Amino acid sequence: MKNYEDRVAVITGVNGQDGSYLADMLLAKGYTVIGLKRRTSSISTTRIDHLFNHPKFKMYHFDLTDGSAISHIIMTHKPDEFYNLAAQSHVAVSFDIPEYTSDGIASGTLKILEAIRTLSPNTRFYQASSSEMFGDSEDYDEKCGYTENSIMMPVSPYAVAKLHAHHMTRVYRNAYGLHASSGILFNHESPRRGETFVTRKITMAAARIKMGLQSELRLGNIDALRDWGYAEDYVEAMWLMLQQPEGDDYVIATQKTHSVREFLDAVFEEAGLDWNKYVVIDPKYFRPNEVPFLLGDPSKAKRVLGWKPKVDMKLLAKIMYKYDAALLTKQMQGSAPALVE
Ligand code: NAP
Ligand code: F7E
Repeated sequence: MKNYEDRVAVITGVNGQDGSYLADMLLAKGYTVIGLKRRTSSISTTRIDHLFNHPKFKMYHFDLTDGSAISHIIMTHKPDEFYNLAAQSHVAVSFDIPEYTSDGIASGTLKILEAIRTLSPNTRFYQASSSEMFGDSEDYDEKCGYTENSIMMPVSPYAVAKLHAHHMTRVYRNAYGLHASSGILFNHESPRRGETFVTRKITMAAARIKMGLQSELRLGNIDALRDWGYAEDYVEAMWLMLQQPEGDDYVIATQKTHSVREFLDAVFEEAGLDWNKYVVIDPKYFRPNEVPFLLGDPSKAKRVLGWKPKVDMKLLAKIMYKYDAALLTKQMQGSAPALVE
């Protein structure tokens, strides 16, 4: 294997939560990072603004639905590692735009695998699979949770598309010998989390309520249970998968599950507030189908990759709330920092 300084990695979705942390990590190791970002009419690059002057960071436009752009990137750079993190990643939104979600995640992943197979078969591939693929499957141990071999019963267009990409990654690994891995990542959050996901929605609202800028927080199903970890821990697991002799599938999770209510408790306790005074349950935020419970068993990742989570839900809530409270204070003083926590 090459020295890190000689390696080239491509990251699709570099402008997202995970893509930005992964780019930070790989650049710190000495990699050249090719970040792929879709074009948007308004510029919103706060997660990666700090990378633009880095001598080993290059950014190109692409779209998951554009096979020729994907092939061009792979043919030109013949990367050592390719991390496919781009996706329309919001589960509720996937019910509104199912075709777009599926075109990008399912067909887009196939386009990448096919380009790697034909143009750069030594490229190691990482697919961002998701715990959403388990859906409402009852094939889990109550204490340990879902494993890589649990039956998957997806309940949203997002999860069905992810399952397609997950199986396609396995097929290309087995049929063509590609070094292709899927990380079945359970929910992971951070101060860089998108503002419409429930954790960040809650930490931002608590900070705003504390400062008297917001009076209510409208939420959907607060009884849903999730296995929440910290995004920076999880991108390390992605990299570790591509350092193994063979590609494989790995569950990445904390093996602890908490309800949205418990996350509310943790955040509002940090803020010194009682969430019951502010939360309004709004049917608008309920989904046509819901994943009621998620708990992951990361034993294989611990055993094979030597990976383990470092941040539990309470610490995560504290990190995110403190970041949002500080960000808001700076914004009110007219000096908002770049979002690079
Ligand atoms: P994220 O913050 O939503 O980032 C996704 C990125 O994909 C964004 O930068 C987005 O662009 C880009 N994108 C969306 N549609 C695209 C398209 N058609 N072509 C090109 N780029 C496109 O998601 P994340 O939380 O970092 O998650 C990273 C990956 O892991 C995703 O595939 C997600 O589905 C998966 N995943 C996430 C979790 C989690 O809990 N975070 C768990 C399991 C799996 P913009 O920046 O322009 O929006
Ligand atoms: O919802 C409930 C909601 O949108 C978590 C993505 O990264 O992780 C994420 O998907 C739970 C659900 O994440 C609101 O119904 C209540 O039960 O933060 P979320 P998600 O759907 O679990 C998986 C692993 C991924 O792969 C996805 O890409 O919270 N909930 N009230 C709410 N959710 C939102 N968004 N907004 C609410 O107001």
